Amino acid sequence: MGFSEVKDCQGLLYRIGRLRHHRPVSVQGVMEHALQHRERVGVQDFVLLEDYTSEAAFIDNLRKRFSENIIYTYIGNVLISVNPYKDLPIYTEEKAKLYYNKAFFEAPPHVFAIADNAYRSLMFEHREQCILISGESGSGKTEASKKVLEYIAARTNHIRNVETVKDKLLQSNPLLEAFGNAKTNRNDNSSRFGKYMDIQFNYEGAPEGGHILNYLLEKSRVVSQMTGERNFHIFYHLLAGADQELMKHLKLQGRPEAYKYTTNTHSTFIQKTNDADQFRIVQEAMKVIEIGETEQREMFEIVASVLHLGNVKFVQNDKGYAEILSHDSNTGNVAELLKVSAVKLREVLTSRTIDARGDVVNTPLDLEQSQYARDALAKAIYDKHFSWLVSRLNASLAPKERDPRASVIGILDIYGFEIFPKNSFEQFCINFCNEKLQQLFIQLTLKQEQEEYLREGIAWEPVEYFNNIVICDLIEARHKGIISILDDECLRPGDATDASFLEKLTQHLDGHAHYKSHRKVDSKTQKLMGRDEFCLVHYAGEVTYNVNTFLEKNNDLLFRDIQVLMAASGNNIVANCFKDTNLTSKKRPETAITQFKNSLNDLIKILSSKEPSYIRCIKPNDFKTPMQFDDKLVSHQVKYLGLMENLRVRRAGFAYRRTYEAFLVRYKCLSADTWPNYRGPAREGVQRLVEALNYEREEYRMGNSKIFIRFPKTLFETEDAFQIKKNDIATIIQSRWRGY
Ligand code: AOV
Ligand code: MG
Repeated sequence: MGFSEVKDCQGLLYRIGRLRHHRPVSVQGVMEHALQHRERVGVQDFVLLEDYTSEAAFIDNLRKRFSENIIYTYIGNVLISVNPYKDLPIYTEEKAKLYYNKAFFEAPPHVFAIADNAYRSLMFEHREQCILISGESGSGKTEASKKVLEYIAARTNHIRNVETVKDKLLQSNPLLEAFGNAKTNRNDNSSRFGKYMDIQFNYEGAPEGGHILNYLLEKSRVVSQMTGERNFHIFYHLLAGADQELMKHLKLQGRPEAYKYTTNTHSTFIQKTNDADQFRIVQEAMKVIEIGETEQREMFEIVASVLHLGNVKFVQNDKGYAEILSHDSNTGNVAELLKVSAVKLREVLTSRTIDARGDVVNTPLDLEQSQYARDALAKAIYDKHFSWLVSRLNASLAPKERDPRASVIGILDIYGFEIFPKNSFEQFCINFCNEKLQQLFIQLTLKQEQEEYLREGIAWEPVEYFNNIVICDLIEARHKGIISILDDECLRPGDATDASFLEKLTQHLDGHAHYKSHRKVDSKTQKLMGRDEFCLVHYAGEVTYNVNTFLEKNNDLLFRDIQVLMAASGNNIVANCFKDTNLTSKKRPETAITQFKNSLNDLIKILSSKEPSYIRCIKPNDFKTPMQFDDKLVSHQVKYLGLMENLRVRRAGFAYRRTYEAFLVRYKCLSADTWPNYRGPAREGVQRLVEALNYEREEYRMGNSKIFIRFPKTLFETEDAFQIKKNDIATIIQSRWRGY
């Protein structure tokens, strides 16, 4: 349908009336059709909303489209996507072809258009690209990222290339999802890690490799989950899908109920998901990635050992220390699978050696410490194994010979902003990450606009917007930012606790516009905030964090004896994972949040060096169900994604711009001054054209290399006129052809 849905018919009539005065009836038809269509399915670009400042109109437009199964809408070149929670026939090869080499306005809004645009900018303008996908849990980020990858694979089919690279890129998804995704209350397939993937292209434009960076796996999930949620998929896949021989080798029974880590919440099934089938998909993916049988076996040994570890029980002996019962088979199983000494394993789970100025002393652990040690080991093995898997994928995805002219498109699929009834260290990290990305969004969109205006010699029109840098600073400032205060507490010898951390926060940050302590909240909020909580006013809304376990999670301690034992494992992957831990250094390793902060800052550097495209995903309801559009829920997301502000910025300046050459090539047939025989410079041709089309002075500006069009409407009318003209020409050619 493309265009007719967005045109203003008066303008169109005026514009094409000049060209088609001989056929007014059909123009009338076009007009009526456009009106009806717009009434039914809304506008395909929010910049065309009459009242672009009204959130109600914005949501109304989204709802109209959603109920017609149209899930995509633009704000300029930002794509808004609403999760349909059902399969739509919009991702077929045929549909994909609609987007090959097409500009945004030439086909209905689609994730494929974003992918094609990025691909063309990379190939023809040689600018490295990144596609940033954001939105809350369950809004469709991961699905969108997969569609981008699938589109690029299909789009490059005609180019001679190594098919296996594409297969590997595509198959990296099911593998990562099996190990890094889980059922949560918000999403049956929730990514519990952040992912940035570079697709590398050779000079011909064919994918030749890829590289993945992973961020902060939610490893606490290995040992406990919220009610109604599951552990990582792979545990259930393995238990349901492994054949007898493998089960026997792994000493597993076939039910998740047999293991503590997979039955914490008694939620072991996901509707419409067959874990056994998924296991076969995982095995297939491993083959494509060229993970050999030995490696596969070692990976499953690790997964199984975590399950056995979870079942290790401790009892208190008469001295008050922890002991493992002599007939316990779980430690034996773990030891056998990880090829470490069973005696040593029991030892490191119930005692630790402390090096006190050269004197090595062995101290027994109490029950709580032993349980902590066991869980810490399970989390560490799983987490390190996940990172190992990513590097293993990278080894497999690395191009055989790196083309020096190669370039990349990066895709970022990261956890969205989270506000839960209870928010902990994980939400703090995730929300910090979202603040950084929002900051990047502001910088890049405004910077990009400003730079282009400057380059093109067009006056910049300043736009008011909220800059969230104050919140980023509040969190990460070197001196007395929240992270530095947390790290200070973690590194402080003596009596630091979560409570003392909170005390310090309040001491230093009270009075900050974006920080609220339980002491200084208004009477209404006070009731909601406990004495162990603080609240941050994020750009996306207020979040109250509970400080319990902040220090423990940030310290992320694994007793040294356990590390030494694991480094000596006969399972190559485990040995590899633990060998890098610096066991001799006396220096403390970086805290979890500092590592995360550093990796985020590296990510921001990578993204800043590229040209960004944005996909903003919206979840229509909380029930994972089709055809339900919850206005309140959507309104909240529209607010926190900053979509209204995004729209305002977009409408403040010139919504569209095109190089003179591109504009002229497309529209020259609309004026006798430029068609069929115009041979002069493109800029002059465009000038003649816009005069012939009666563009008002306010509607456009002529830059150094591009025409800037203020209102999309102007462009749409021109495009409509073009479509009608094209039909006329086609009719003429056809009738001539028939005449021969
Ligand atoms: P997320 O990545 O944004 O959440 P997903 O991409 O996993 O969300 O989407 C959640 C579920 O919604 C998918 O498993 C599909 O069932 C459905 N879905 C999403 N997009 C589409 C689509 N375009 N067409 C059909 N169904 C779709 V999270 O990773 O939890 O932040 O952490
Ligand atoms: Mg996801």
